[in-house]
Amino acid sequence: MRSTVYVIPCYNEERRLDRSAIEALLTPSEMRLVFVDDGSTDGTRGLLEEIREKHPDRVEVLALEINSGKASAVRQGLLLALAGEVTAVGYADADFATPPEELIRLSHEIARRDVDVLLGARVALLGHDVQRSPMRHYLGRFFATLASLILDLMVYDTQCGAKVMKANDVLRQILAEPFISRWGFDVELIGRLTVAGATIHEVPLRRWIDVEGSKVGLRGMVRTLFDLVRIRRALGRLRREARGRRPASGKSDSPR
Ligand SMILES: Nc1nc2c(ncn2[C@@H]2O[C@H](COP(=O)(O)OP(=O)(O)O)[C@@H](O)[C@H]2O)c(=O)[nH]1
Ligand SMILES: [Mg+2]
Repeated sequence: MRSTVYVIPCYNEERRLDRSAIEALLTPSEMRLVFVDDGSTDGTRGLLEEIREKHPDRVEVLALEINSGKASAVRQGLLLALAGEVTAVGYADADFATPPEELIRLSHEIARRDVDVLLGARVALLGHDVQRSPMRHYLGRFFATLASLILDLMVYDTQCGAKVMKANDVLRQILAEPFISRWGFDVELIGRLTVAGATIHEVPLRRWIDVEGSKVGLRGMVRTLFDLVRIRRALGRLRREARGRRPASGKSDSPR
């Protein structure tokens, strides 16, 4: 049976976690959740355990004792998800800025399309409901442009919290190594996927609403820019290794 596991990293999310959004996300029978409690110091852990008790067959909680950052929390959650029987895995932020119905749509789309990866893209099209402050929008455009140059792939939105990938051994391999970046890990993940030859599509989200309480401040954003430099170096190494392993280039659908 088809199943999608979404990993939801949670760091002190007691107040933002919305029970009704979680129930909505679990409505289709193929949906499963792995919550990663990233060393929270509030009541997040207790709340997650309650949710797990309510859905013991469909919800897992990975409790990390020490806070290690979103990159590590997502990677460990994805590896746990990939250890079970699953057709697709993804991740999304605990604030449900990408609402449950859009996460469900991404899960259906990855099953329907002949691609390895779908990235949610926050594009404010007429008729869509994408609400983002102008400041965050323009910072995001600047970041996405830099990231595209580093990736050698014109990605519109690397930082959207919602992504879904077909579950396979290539993905398991890609996730075996910890990410070198704490906040720029989405870029690092996309980079690893492209080097491995994965086909990636972006899906414009019909609804995305910036939720208050983001813990990524200006300092985090500046650090992410420094992360990009390190990611560029790491990807250069990966590309050289990949070229050494196979004579032809990968089958990514992006222009090179
Ligand atoms: N800030 C922060 N978020 C974490 C950490 N570990 C996991 N997360 C989760 O990563 C997601 C980040 O989302 P959010 O704070 O809304 O940031 P945004 O991307 O600026 O909207 C949330 O689900 C957090 O709970 C951590 O160490 N720090
Ligand atoms: Mg948010």
